[in-house]
Order: sequence, then structure tokens, then C-alpha cells
Amino acid sequence: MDLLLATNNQDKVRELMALLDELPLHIRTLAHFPAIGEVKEDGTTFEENARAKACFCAKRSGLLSIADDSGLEVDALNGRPGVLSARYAPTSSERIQKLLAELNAVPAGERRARFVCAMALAHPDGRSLVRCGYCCGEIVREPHGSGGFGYDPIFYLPELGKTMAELTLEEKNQLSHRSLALRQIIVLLKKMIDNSATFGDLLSL
Ligand code: ITT
Repeated sequence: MDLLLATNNQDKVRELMALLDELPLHIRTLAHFPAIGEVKEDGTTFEENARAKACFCAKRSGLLSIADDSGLEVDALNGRPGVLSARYAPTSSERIQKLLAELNAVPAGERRARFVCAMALAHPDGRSLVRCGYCCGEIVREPHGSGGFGYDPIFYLPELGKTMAELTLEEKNQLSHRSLALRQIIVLLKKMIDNSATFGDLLSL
């Protein structure tokens, strides 16, 4: 079975590939479909944007496709940057610096945040489903670690005593919002692979 990873983010590709490795899938990326182009992400929710990306790429490629829309919700900022996490500032380091500046006056104990991931699986005929994953932590005052991407260097996991950027890819994939969403999609893909369910059947699960 073919599956297209509908993302332009190579860090996401690495994380997804590591988890999908266990399945007998023929994985394609957008590098195989240079003509697909960019999809507009103008939805107001993670779910809406994830469906838009997956459906657009499934339709253009003719392949079953997965896409995620993800971001960081900070309690002290009433959930910002949220669905606008990728557009909060032009580069990753500027996004981190802007967030740390906004949280400068927020004391320890009030710096809770969560990563959110909505992962969509779309059929070329336009039908789609979504599963979500969440990961809770705190925003530290300075970046630590060089792994991961995006906001990982300032996202601290109290139970591990490390930021997300101090984890290996395998460790991040044990607990991240993206892996928790993808694991639910993997359960569904397995049903299609062993022919115990059609895509239509998955929509009612
Ligand atoms: P695609 O839309 O092509 O998948 P993208 O990077 O633009 O790639 P999003 O629109 O979902 O992806 O934006 C998500 C942003 O949220 C991302 O750029 C990061 O800034 C942040 N983010 C999401 N998941 C993250 C993670 O696991 N670690 C750190 N930051 C993350």
C-alpha cells in the first residue's frame, strides 16, 4: 500500500518515518511530487488545517496521504501561538526569542504549555479522518539541547528533567504529541493493510 507523507517539514518526515517503519508500506514524500505545490493553511483549528493539507495532497497525488498540523499552546498566553505557531515569527530562533520575551514576567509554576498535533489521513476521493495527540510541559527561560526542531529547545518535560530538544528521536517518539496522534492512525492503517477494514469502515471507528 502506498502512503504519502504530506509535509514540507523534513524534521516531521524523520519522526513519522521512524514510527511507520514497522508497517509494510511504500512511503512517498512530497519530494516525489514536486508539482503538488503549497496548500493554504487558513483554517482556524489544527484539525481543519490537517484535513486541508492531507486532502489537497491526496487529491493531487492520487495516494492515501497523511498530514499533521501542530503547534504550541501556552497557558499564560491564553493558548497562543496555537494554530499560528509556524507563523508566530519568521524563523525558529526568532519564534523562540519572541516567546521567551512574551513570557519574561511569567513566574515558574505559571509557564505551563502543551504541544498539540492533529493528524489527518485522507483518501484521494476527498474523505478524511483525524486523530489528535497532546504533550504537556513547561516553557523554560533559555533554550537547551540541539535535537528536534521548532520550539523543542524551550519545551521542558518535568518528569524527564529535560527539554524536548535534549531527547533522541526515539525518546521524543515515545511521548510526543505527533507520535501519539500517529500511533492512533497506525492502528487504522494496519486494518487497511490486513484487509479487515476499508477506508470507509475507518470513518465510523
Ligand atoms: P507542514 O505544514 O509542511 O507539515 P510546518 O512546519 O509548516 O510543515 P505546521 O504548519 O504544522 O508545520 O506548523 C507547526 C509549527 O509548530 C512548527 O513549525 C513548529 O514551530 C511548531 N511545532 C510543531 N510540532 C513541533 C514539535 O514536535 N517540536 C517543536 N515545535 C513544533
